[in-house]
Amino acid sequence: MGLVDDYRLMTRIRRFEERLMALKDEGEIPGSIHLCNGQEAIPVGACRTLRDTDYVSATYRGHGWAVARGVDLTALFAEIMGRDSAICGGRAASPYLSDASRRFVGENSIVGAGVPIAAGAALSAKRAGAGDVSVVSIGDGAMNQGNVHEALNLAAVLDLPLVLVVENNIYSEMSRIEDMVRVRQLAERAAGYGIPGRVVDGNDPDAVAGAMAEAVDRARTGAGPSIVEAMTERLVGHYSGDAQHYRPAGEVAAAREREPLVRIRRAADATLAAQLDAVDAEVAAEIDAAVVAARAIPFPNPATVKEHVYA
Ligand SMILES: Cc1ncc(C[n+]2csc(CCOP(=O)(O)OP(=O)(O)O)c2C)c(N)n1
Repeated sequence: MGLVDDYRLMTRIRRFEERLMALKDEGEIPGSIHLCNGQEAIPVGACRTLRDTDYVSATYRGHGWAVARGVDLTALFAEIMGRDSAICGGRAASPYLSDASRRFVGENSIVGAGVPIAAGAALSAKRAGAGDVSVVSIGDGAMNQGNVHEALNLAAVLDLPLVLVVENNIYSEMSRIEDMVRVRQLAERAAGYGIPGRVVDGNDPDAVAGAMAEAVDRARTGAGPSIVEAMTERLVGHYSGDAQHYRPAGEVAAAREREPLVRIRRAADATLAAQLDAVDAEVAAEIDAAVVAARAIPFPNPATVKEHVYA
């Protein structure tokens, strides 16, 4: 993957989410959605190091992981619009979508809950013996959840092929990281589990891919789990209706100067800029076509409402 491919994938994620917001404003998406605007380099860099048979799990801010994992765009739009999509039939919507065909174990709206599930996927991968790994992304706030600690400790003692990606965007809902933890970096906690922990620039797909390649290789070769903490910034609210009144003046504007797409654009010479323009047009057409296709998918049949419910 080169720079243009990274740009294409990050742009696909950004435009996908921007269109989601537009569809929400038009009343086509029920409920709130959580965007990863600004954080796109993390799933893009991370998924570059994975093979198709690896497992990926994310949080409710996981659209970027689904797109980077190659989940079909039409299916994603349809799912989030509550239609009878090819992935979850409109039952998962934005915060719980998954795609077994891409081994995208899925998102999870319960903070930190994806980690024990991903550890389970890692245990199954270890037992299967094919060298597959399980990657799970969480936010900085989730590092204080008890089940994350339990799962990491278990993964460490069982040498599970698990890679925990902490997307440190400085905020947990409306609370700043300094108000929640007394360590400088969350990756320092890796020492408590006896596993490696690294901090990377989460706005640089190459930096993310470099750290991930090391962690994934360690997991594949049976050496056990790792933590990769990717430093980044959220360009939008915690959820679609968040006005971000709690953020200091100028913080978001400054973040917009160093976000991953702007960085690539800034460094581009005329030849590269023309290539990026072509990518922008290509992605815009792709998104338009996916929305048209998603709108043609019917809503689920109400008679099936009790299907897939276990009680
Ligand atoms: C177990 C649990 N506790 C609380 C919440 C409410 N909640 C939703 S998102 C969130 C903040 C999580 O922040 P962080 O882990 O940093 O992820 P980010 O939203 O920044 O990606 C909280 C507290 C929840 N969904 N689940």
